[in-house]
Amino acid sequence: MTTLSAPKLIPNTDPAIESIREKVLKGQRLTLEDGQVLYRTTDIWSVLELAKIVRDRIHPGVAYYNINRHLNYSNVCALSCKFCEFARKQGEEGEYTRDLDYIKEQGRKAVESGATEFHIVGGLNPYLPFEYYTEMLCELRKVAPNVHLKAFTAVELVHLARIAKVYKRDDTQAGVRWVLQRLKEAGLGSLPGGGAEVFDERVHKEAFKTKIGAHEWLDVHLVAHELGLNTNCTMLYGHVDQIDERLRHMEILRRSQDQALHRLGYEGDPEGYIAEGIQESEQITAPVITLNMDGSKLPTPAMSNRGGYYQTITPLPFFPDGSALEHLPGPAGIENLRTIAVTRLMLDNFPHVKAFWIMQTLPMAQLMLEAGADDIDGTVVWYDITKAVGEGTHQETTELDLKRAIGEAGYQAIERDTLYRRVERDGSSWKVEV
Ligand code: V47
Repeated sequence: MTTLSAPKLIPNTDPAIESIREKVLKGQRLTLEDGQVLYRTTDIWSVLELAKIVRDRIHPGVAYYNINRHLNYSNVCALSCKFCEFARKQGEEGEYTRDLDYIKEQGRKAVESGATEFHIVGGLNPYLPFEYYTEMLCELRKVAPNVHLKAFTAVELVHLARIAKVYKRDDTQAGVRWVLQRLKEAGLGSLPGGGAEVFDERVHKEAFKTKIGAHEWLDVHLVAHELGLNTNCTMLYGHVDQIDERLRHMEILRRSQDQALHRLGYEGDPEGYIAEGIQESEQITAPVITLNMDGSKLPTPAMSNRGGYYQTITPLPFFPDGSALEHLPGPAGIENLRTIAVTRLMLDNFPHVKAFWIMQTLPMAQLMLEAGADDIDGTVVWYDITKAVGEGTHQETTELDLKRAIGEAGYQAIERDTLYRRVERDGSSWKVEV
């Protein structure tokens, strides 16, 4: 009779993690070298565990979702980014531009379904006038007055400055300020985080050469923050980017958040770690502000009435299908899990890390709640940018599924509005806690 010998246990702990653990426990800012260790270590469980410590410290026992609708108003785009499967040229099969009747209809459906948010983005359509955008927001305001309008990425806003003829190459901020003021008057509530991709000149040249670069993207968000608008940000990873480029992207974003929080009166540590040699972050003069140790130091919902900072970072895994980079594999499960965790650990001054279930899948987004994420986005309904669920663009989940996923992960599911205020709901009618 053969007996099975017990499997030999190979300890998988990496001593290099220990100094990072100490920093995390003390709430200190991690360096880019720490980020490299977190990305390269085989001790993945320690990485996830550390991210969970930070996530639980900031959001003990809870995770967020919302009832929202994504609205892609046009896929006609002047750009040809290699990673994009969404964009079409005018006249090409599958191109569309939604008219105001369609948009109003979407507004009515949002009210019927009790949505609290519209997430509105599209291509850089050279055929639409500036008024299309202000009218879109005004009409939505009329039919859906309580639904928050989170609309237009930094890339679209620079395009809008161009079509409104207020864009100045040497002063992006001036033109964008003009545009954002008009859009705010029309009902704009906040900015989504798209279009950031990876802030790196090599990646920019290789994958999205004609799109705005880091400098302009950051200018747009800075102006939005100055105007009191909250914004989000993203990192589209797993295509031609490398680990060090992702980490530099995170450093630039956390410096940009240092700047936003400093403007809002947060005190920081002038001696805190600032990575050297990163052009965009060198231009930011603000002390290091971490939110790691004291939950009360977070920008609270009450502060959202006085907004002007990044609420959420959403790492977006690259989907190769249908893009000009289709030959690349795209990132898989462990890579996605690790990226969420590293993002939580590096971006110590971001209140929220989102595992966008549409791109991560709901089961993975659920696991990510244990690895640094505290938000899984919402009911979505239609999503045209990538098609992960089934064949089409109808990608909807129910509130029940979102709540079940969060509850099963051991967290209390909190319905939030766009500004992370708790929503009190009775069917399709709702109000936010103030
Ligand atoms: O800007 C485009 C990315 C973004 C692909 O702010 C792709 O709360 C993967 O920004 N594979 C749009 N990604 C989505 C976005 C977003 C999503 C959810 C929440 C929020 C938020 C923002 O999608 C684009 C681009 O970076 N993208 N093509 C692709 N093939």
